[in-house]
Amino acid sequence: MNKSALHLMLAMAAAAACPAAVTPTVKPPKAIVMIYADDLGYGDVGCYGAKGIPTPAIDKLAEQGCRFTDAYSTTSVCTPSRYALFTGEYPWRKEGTGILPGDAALIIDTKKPTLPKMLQSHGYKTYMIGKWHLGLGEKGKKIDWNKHISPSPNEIGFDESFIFAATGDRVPCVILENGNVRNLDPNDPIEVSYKHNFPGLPNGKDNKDQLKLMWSHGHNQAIINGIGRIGFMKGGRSALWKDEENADIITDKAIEYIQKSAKAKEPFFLMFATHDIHVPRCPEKRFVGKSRHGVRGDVTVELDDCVRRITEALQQAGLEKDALVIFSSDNGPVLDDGYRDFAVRDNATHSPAGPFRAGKYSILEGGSRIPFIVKWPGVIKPGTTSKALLNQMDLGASLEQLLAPGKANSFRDSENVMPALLGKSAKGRDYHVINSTGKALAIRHGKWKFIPAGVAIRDGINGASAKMSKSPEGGSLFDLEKDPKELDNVASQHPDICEQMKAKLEEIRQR
Ligand code: NG6
Ligand code: CA
Repeated sequence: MNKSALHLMLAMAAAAACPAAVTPTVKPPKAIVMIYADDLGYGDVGCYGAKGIPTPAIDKLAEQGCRFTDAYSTTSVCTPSRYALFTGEYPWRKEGTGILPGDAALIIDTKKPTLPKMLQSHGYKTYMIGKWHLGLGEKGKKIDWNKHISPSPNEIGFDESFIFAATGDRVPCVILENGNVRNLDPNDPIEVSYKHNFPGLPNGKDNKDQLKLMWSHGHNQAIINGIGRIGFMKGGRSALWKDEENADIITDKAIEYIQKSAKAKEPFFLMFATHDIHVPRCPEKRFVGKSRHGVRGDVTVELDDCVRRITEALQQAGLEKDALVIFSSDNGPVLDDGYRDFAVRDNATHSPAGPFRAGKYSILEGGSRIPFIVKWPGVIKPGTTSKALLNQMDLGASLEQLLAPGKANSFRDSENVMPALLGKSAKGRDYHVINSTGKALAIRHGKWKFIPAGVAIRDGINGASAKMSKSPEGGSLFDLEKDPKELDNVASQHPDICEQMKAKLEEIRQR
């Protein structure tokens, strides 16, 4: 056995012998605010290296808190990452957790333990604002958008919700408040179809003259607000959103909620899931031209403004010192994701995935290595950086240990990494299963990443034109410390490590 294999075995034995991470005793925060961006890459914000996109508010969070360099979203796309964040379970364990259409049924079993339910049980009021994309209503039943829709976030642990059902590029383009479409005129009912258009309505494919933003692939069905969408819809005209207003609308809601909760002296969890910087990228006019990287940079500046307004609201409500703020993204970056918004041209020399390769949809690091910042004044030392290995879904088990030290973990795959989150330990999880889409898995341990033979590898950061290959026979092994771009497959030099990583992945899969 060679030296590195021996090290790996010793590390594995030490991990097995170690008691579960002990959570330092601290007074629980009065506010837990998670700001969850969409498709924001590791390198898209200033404190992770971006030069041409000013993000002073996000950078300030890092200056006042801890910036993690080895944190991952659970997958490299939206729905399964969010599924894992809320359920603490790897999404590849369950069928039907891929990117959902806008008329899908809720995929979280309402009987399951969830992050918001756990927080409720410890006295927190919970509010879900922004992008949902986990389905609504019962399985097998067509959603009637004109009636109260249940189950919704309100049935999986959120006391209140104010959401976009799916994504900005999918119909229906309306906001739902506690299961009801907001601003709906009952005389103009909504109909939605992901199969066919409604008679007399234009589609984006044949009516390009009606589009203010041209599509590049897909996104050529219903036309709403001059933008082609995925799926067809009819009616609900008074309820339709204007994409350019959405960031302000959800931020106003979040601020109102912070003020209300502070006044009522109620501890709360605010899940603030922005639509930025997902397509269609439609910044409010005050952000147009505010970055050096076109519209994709401009919506990142808009995202930063949401962060600024929320952190200022916490401060004004006297909650700053009692607020645990977490900032992250649901998956890595993408340039052309279906609209001709010149994101490729305007990207120029910017590196959306920072030092990593590829982006959204990929098993390579760019797919799921994301910015992750945690701020908690007085508890987390300001301006720190941590290399602890984290998966976003660890928030469930970690917060549970913070609130109820010693309690059995309610979540299947979520691990208590609270000591690392608080900057009290350099160690996060031992293993993290990397997942692109579906059941394509790889595994990370220490500096090593192993992608088993045959797993699809997607390279590039453009939705339609990425290059596809497969992990070769014997698998791919990368030393991420030396080779963050995953260019040098060293599997043949370390067969023992490959075998052990493969066995560990199999063990986790079977767990
Ligand atoms: C893809 C869409 C893409 C985006 C993605 C979901 C096309 C051609 N592509 O199918 O634009 O909507 O789904 O993104 O339609 S996610 O961040 O919600 O996972
Ligand atoms: Ca996403």
